[in-house]
Amino acid sequence: MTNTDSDNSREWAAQAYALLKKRQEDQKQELQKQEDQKQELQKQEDQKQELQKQEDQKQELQKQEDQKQELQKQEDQKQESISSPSIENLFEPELGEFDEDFTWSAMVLASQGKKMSQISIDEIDWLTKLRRGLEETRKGLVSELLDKLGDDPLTPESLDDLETLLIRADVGIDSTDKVISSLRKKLNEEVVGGEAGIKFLKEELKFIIDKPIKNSGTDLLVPQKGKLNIWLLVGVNGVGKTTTLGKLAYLSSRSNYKTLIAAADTFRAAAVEQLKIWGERSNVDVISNQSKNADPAAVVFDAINSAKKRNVELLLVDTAGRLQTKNNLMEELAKIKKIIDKKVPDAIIESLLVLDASQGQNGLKQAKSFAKSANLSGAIITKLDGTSRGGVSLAVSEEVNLPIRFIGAGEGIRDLRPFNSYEFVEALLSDK
Ligand SMILES: Nc1nc2c(ncn2[C@@H]2O[C@H](COP(=O)(O)OP(=O)(O)O)[C@@H](O)[C@H]2O)c(=O)[nH]1
Ligand SMILES: [Mg+2]
Repeated sequence: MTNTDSDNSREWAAQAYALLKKRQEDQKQELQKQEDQKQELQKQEDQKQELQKQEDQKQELQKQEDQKQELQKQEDQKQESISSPSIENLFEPELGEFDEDFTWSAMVLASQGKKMSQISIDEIDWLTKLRRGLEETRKGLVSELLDKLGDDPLTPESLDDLETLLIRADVGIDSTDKVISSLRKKLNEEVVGGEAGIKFLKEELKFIIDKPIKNSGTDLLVPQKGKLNIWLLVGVNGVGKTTTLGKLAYLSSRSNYKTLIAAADTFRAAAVEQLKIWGERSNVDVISNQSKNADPAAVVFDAINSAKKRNVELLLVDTAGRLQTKNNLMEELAKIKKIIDKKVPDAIIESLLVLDASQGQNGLKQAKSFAKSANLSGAIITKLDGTSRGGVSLAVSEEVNLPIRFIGAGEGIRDLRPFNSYEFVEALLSDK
């Protein structure tokens, strides 16, 4: 082999090597590319699976949410079946028997400075209801206490009994402590007979209930004439918001305030219907939005527009009260307030917490949690008829510092009255 040949073959070999090398390189790159593509595909596959997983989780959550809503619906339906307002009491009350109830009611009115000619059947009727309503609470308190005391003067032991009775009537630990220590102090100074003891007890309880009312600067909550007053009724499901709103609408229109109702409980399908019945009874229009899951704040928006057009003086706003989504509930209330502040900054707003007296300490818990986040200005105690736990009104005054503005004692349209601490305490502790 000549040099040239060998040179040529070297060159050829080099070229072949280079070629092979390149081919190999290309193949390697091709493989790499395929590998990359495979990985890319794998990645996409993974992402797809991840998305699928998320989708599945979302669907699972949705399913849970649906189940929750279904349960809520069943709960609502259960409540609705007991929520249809009764027709009793639509008519003017008739004067009942001249009995103990009448005598007591008249005495309570007279002791507040009312003249005979000023006393109405309405008032007697209400006081009779209140006294009868608080009978269960009173039985546990006064009757037992009087049984234990007899006519004897109070002793430290009878104070222990009283303490137990007050706690049992859901008066609350703070209020009970206050009352008992005042009584104890008095006992150290003088002999206190049974009757004087009850009188002192009444004064102490009245003082506790009156304190937040005095602090608020308003003894009696009434809408200001010639202005737009907006009263929001808040509270958990079933406490009596809608019923109370119906009674308030009646009271308001009977007192010649231009009144309007906003049906802002858009969660319960039948809530609007329930309100319309109340509206018809008191001749008050109801602003609502029938579409499913309408925004409560939007209903309030519409209602304010209407209220402005019609020179409404009292706009009553019914709100939702589902507990399961408490944060949403508070957000909803905040949103409603924001709309009001924005649209009618000079409106006089009252946020009234509705509490079911029969729920006792549980009601107190609700009051505390609502008071924290809902900026309340007062409380309305309902269902004082037939509960033994009317004492919770005192706990609300003492522990949540909320003025009680109205009390409800029955399902009828007239079974709501402005709160009067004297009448309440007399009904709670009447010994006649
Ligand atoms: N006995 C009695 N029942 C009441 C009173 N207020 C409301 N209710 C009843 O409590 C139930 C729930 O009332 P509702 O107004 O629908 O409560 P909401 O869910 O807070 O709006 C209904 O059956 C009412 O008739 C009351 O003062 N006394
Ligand atoms: Mg309601």
